[in-house]
Amino acid sequence: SAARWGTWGAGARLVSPHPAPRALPPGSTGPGAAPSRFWGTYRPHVYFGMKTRSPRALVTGLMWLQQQEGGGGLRHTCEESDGLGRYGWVMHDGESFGVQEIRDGTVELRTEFLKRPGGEHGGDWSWRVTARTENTTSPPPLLSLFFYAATDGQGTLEPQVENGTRLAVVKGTTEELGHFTLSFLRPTVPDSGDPKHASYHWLDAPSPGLHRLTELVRSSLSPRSVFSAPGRPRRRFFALYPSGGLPGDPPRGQVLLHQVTLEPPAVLEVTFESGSAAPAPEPLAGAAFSAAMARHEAAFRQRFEATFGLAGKGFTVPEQRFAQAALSEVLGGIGYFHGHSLVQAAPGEPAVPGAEAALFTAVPSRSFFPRGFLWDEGFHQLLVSRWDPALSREVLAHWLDLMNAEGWIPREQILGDEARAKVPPEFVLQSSETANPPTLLLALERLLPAAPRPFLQRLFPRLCAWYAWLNRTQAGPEPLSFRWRGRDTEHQRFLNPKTLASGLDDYPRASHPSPQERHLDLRCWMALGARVLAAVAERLGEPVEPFRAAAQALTDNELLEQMHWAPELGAFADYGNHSAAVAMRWQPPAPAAPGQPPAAPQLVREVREAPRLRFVDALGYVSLFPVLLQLLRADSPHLPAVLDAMRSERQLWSPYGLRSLARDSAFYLRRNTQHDPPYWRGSVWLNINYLALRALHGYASTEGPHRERAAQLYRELRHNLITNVYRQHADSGFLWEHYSDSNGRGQGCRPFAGWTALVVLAMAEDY
Ligand code: 6A9
Repeated sequence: SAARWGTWGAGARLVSPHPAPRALPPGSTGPGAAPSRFWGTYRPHVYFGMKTRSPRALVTGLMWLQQQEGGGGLRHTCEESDGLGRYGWVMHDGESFGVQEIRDGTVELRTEFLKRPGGEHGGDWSWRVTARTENTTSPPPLLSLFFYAATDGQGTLEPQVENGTRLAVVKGTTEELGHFTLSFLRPTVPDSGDPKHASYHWLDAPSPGLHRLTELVRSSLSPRSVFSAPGRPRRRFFALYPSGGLPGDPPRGQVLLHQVTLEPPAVLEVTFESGSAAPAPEPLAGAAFSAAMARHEAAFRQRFEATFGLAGKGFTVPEQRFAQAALSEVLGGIGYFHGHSLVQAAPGEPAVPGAEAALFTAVPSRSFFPRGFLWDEGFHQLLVSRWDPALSREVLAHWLDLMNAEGWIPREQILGDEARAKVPPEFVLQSSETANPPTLLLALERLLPAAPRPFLQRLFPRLCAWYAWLNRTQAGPEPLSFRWRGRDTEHQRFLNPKTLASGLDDYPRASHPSPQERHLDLRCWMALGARVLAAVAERLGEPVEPFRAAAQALTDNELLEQMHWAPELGAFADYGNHSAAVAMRWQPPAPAAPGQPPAAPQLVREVREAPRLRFVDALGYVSLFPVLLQLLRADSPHLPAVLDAMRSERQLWSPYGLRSLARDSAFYLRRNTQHDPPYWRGSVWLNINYLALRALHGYASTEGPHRERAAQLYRELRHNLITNVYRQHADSGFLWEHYSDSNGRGQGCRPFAGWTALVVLAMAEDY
């Protein structure tokens, strides 16, 4: 295998970066060239933390613990199992400040950060954490807050401790930050600013790696301390004691922790001062912090209205706040990741580390999927690009720089230990035959009119390579047909073998994956790809013809009809080796060998009608693609059928948005295996619904026989989507991954700002 993965051949191409010049010029994202984006809340998987955009960054963060018998739950990384009532950024501008609200049982935390530019290393920042509690008991339960700073492979931290217990200051240095001073100010009473009684502990320990910080703290807590405030009963609580570190690996760095234990309410502030910034007249704390925060908030609201105009459209103040929070969760969910993916040429091939890479990206979900996903990102950037086009351009460039020598970009980006710690091992490997929809091009199409020429020039060779890779590796059986590679191969294990590459996972496709398959959604994505590449080439004065010809051929409605219109279904469809009669059935185990325990029964697929080449009878999101990407002409004879399917309550129409699969489909809400609940088989997903709105809006503003109908559908669909996502957020405190088509409730994981935040653009009618 050494020869196989050596310097030559396919193995090397799999793991070596694409040879085109980088989309991000060297140094362009560092503290010198981009100081305002050096520090950020780039650790979306923790409730509150910051780091710099560097490979081995200094990280800072917060943990908290409601003291109770037995310890209570230590909070640090965002976990659904923590059962928080809500948490999320209510304001965040993606760069200079943010305000988050957290509700954990009876405790409410408000976490705010603010940056102050200056010097050569990304400037200063300050935090303010305000803790309150519903006074259910007297005295209120004790709350411990743990503020930490940790290095990861480089840098030094020196504690300055008061009275042997209070970590007041950390003096440190790292490669990119130079010298800095981190100060933990004494807690105060909210509003009055009076001193607040607190108990202090601290810890200086070798770091076992950032992914094991929670474990380190947990193992260092012991119920040996006693809280004794004047006039209060004495209470035992858990506090930090040196634990000798965690057994195992050699240390990766150092961690310093400051534990403050008190009875809420309280305000706690932290200041980070960069050694290279000119000394400020006063620290960014107390009244100075409040005043700066008020200015940022006012500017944010103004910019939000200037960008999305929701007040102007008559949305109420709570509705505007909801939309601000949705945008803020996407911006506050932007992370900076560094490391390598684990890749393989194809399933069954050996796993090898991909090239070291950095990724600056938003994430679908801070709790469940706090990492980059290729097609999700295109949807995120549709929103972000409206707020901050320069930020979006940087994200796009990072993604394109992940490309390997073949032109492949892995679908899911699990870079570094912190990211990997969140992923079950069976999901880690990325296979280089697997594509994902090129939605980054949707975002690029929007950015195009105002995009600086040098940016496009740097992107262009990579865009061409990506498009060529898709064309080459996902080609279908006939010219101008396409087929997602990497479908599940063990047919008998699934009701319908999944197609993760498409992004629509368990959406039903041909029952028997085969090289004869033609996938409608992919063909439409390729048409979009050709169109965007043609537009970029034209802007740059590069040869346009090949892209334009491809775009024309892939948009040609007669060709589309020949390949994907199923007259017997009255719909556009996939084509392949398909049986319309399959079901899961328990198979009794084979008789056990003498002396062996009996095997368990197995759920296997029964094929009740032999598969044959035909159109696939699954009406749903895939059937809509020629309309979703606006390839179908406004005067197409097939447009009414597609609009009918959308509006039919037996099929795709629900009071909460368009469902992913028709209610009268055989696969509607069916499990794929015993352990695999329905996913894209009925529920309402915001990304596709956004494309539907955008398309209906387009058909409604184009001359054609169905213009009025499209306009009517547009209005109703928009109303349904906004009303439901808003209501669910008000009821549950979260945006969700998808929504039930029968009662509108949020489903899947939460919080899922990701593409669900496209509701903001729907409110703004910004397509
Ligand atoms: C599972 C479990 C802690 C599935 O939003 C990201 C993707 C979408 O791109 C895709 O279209 N989601 C959608 O069908 C989530 C995928 C999560 C896979 C990894 C690991 C983690 O448990």
